[in-house]
Amino acid sequence: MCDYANVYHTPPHLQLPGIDLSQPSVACNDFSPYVNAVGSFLQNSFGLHDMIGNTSEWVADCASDNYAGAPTEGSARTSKSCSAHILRGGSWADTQNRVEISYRQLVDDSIVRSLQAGFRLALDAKEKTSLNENFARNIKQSQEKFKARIASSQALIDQTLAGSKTWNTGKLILPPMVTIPAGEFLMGNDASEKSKPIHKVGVKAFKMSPYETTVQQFKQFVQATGYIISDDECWKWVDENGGRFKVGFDVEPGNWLTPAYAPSDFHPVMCVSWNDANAYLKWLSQSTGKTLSPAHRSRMGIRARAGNITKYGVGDDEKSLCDYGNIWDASGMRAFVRDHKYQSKPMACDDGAEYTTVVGTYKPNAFGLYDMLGNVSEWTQDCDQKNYVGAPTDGSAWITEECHMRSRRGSGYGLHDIHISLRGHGGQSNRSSMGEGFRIVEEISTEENCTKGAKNCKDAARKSEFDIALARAQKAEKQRRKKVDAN
Ligand SMILES: [Ca+2]
Ligand SMILES: [Ca+2]
Repeated sequence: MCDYANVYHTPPHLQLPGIDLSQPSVACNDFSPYVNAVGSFLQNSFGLHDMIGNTSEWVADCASDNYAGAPTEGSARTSKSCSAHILRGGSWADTQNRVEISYRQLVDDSIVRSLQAGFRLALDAKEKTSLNENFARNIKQSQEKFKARIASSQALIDQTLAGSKTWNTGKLILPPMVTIPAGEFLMGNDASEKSKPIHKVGVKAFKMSPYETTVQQFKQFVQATGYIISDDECWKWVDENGGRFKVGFDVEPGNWLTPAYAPSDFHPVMCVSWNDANAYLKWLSQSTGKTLSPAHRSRMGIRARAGNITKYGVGDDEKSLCDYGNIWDASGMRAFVRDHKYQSKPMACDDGAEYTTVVGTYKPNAFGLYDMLGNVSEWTQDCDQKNYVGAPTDGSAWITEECHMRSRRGSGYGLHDIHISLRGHGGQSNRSSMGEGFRIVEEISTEENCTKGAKNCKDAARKSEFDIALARAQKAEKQRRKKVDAN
């Protein structure tokens, strides 16, 4: 489908008004988040481009419930009392059910304009004409640019994943790891449909980074492999009701290294898609011989709760949240009012951080894991699901055939909904600076498997170059917050 049509694939445009997200998007990536230069995709056997996707197209025919009484000689179906017409072909924003070849959308004539609707000329064969030369040339240039962009982004991803280059392993940044012993825990809650039902999950021992993945770690990957973020675009907050779709955020030029999204080497890396995170972890696994991945949803759950069944995993008291994480607090609110003219009630405390902050600067949970709530929410391996009915109970990732979105866990610095069981989601290729990052999980062998209290659960001391530099950055950030407090 994505070779022939610009349709609604796993989208960066997650929350456009009017898109029915209960309908699945198309399971391929056409590399076009919005409308595209006409003719950028393959033609059909008549030489016609974009017959499906890009814009859906007005036709001359009057809307009718079915084909009973339709003309059979190829003329348009018209009627004097016609008050609605037909759109054919589906658009860049149409979900799977609307891009089938026979789908017709009946639209009342009083609805005059739509950002999904366009049209195409049809000429009687005896009225010969030729396209304006400039117009044809412009179209061709746009098509070539677009094809080059797809080819280069795909080639870079392939090159990286082929593992053609690896870093000098002596200098590889591997964050410290915390061993989480095997155990059982309850997952989900009754507060929302998406988190039901509460179910028991058994998880074997694994290791997890106590920190979110930092800018410096991702930088090393990019330097070693030449991995380039293909589209160089990233979602960001804008003024309330601002942006092209009046939803308070928009996609703009920028990437994981843009200073506003990556203020220091030790801030969590953002503007990385699920695909980018996995490319990085594949490279790091190849370079270290370890099995590394983003967390599974259930592993995020167990380490997030750390045996604590309260609302936030660190207690039920809203005020104490600012001790444990960089959340939507008074500092965040002040920054949003200043930068985005945006007002919304924050949590009743002040964590001292406006946007993201250096990883590991708040209290850890009982497992010694930092930023479980807040700073950035974190990609998991699992596909997004409507609820927990049928979820695996053995701690494995929940991967289904129709995997249009990946799940994220934990809230970010600017997300208003905070709950330990909260799950967000995003398209696999979606990049955002609105609070999305990831954390590394390492598989451990059966022989190494540890249970609570056993000696082999003990972790190595933290004294690598990375650990020392991070400790320095954390200290500086804590002092900065103290100074702000004193003033
Ligand atoms: Ca904050
Ligand atoms: Ca986090």
